[in-house]
Amino acid sequence: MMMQPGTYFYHGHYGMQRSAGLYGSLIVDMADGEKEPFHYDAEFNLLLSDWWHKSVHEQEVGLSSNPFRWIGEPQSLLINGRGQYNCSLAAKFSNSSISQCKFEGNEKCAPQVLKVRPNKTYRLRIASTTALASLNLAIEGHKMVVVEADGNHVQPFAVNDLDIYSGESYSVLLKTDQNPYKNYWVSIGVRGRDPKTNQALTLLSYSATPASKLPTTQPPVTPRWDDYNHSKAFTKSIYALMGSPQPPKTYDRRIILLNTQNRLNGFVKWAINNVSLVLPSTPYLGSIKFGLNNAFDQKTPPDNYDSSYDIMKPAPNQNTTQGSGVYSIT
Ligand SMILES: [Cu+2]
Repeated sequence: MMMQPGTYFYHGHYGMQRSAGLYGSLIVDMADGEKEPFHYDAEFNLLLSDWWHKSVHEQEVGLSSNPFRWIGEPQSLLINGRGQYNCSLAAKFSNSSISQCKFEGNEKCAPQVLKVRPNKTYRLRIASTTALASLNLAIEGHKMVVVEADGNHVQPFAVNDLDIYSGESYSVLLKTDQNPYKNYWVSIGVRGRDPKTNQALTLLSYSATPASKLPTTQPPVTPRWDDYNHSKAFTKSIYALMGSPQPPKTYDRRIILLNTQNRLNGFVKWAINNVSLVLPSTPYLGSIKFGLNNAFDQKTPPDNYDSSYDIMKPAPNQNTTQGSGVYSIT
């Protein structure tokens, strides 16, 4: 497997493992003697996620029941596994009657504060392992320069806020060039669906200022959840760094994947090219490594979806087939 330097994360993929919190950062450093194409003095690593108070068992039972029961929106957004529930560091700026979080900044459960020195450049590595939420991150009073996306160097571009979907990772550079006698909000909010979950908040705290000194200003407001022009503008700003290797111009095989929500015997199932996955009892990687040919379907799933299927007019509740085959591209 090719593993280029950059910001990644790992997560369990069996059942609800990821939702249950089985994930962590995976950072690949540059090889000795090699340098990143940008400079920074220090770095922070933010792994973002979402969190429900009901157990993953309860979620799983609901998802696989007929009728299908959905657990609803997450109770909190997490930054490096820490969140706030029923309280907010910025309670006084919220319209609801939410209470003030009393964190001083150094408690074990308090959000991780980004402690910075003035006039330095910091690299923030940001990845999202959410089960549901698409996120947007902003830092009060500071622009961010995006330099890495999913382990690839990009042409640097400046943003006020950053959209991040589940599975993505970015690095941004941040200059600590603001008034060092203040602290600044770092806010993370939900995008792409009407948010029912409070923003996750932490602080960018300059060394001369204690973390307990909360900003007197409102945290950055997350762009409206349905402001898709904002999402498109961000996506369209991302270009590979000049000089990056070109992708191949031709292909030997083309696989087109259509992901749909279907039914199977009245149960709600998701399918790719009309095949809903049934996990084999023997894990795939072990089966493949040891050449077991009866552990999962040996027939490859379809390389395309039915040409009569109109993605602009999806068939309502179309039934799916099921299977455990894999796309083998060796
Ligand atoms: Cu995954």
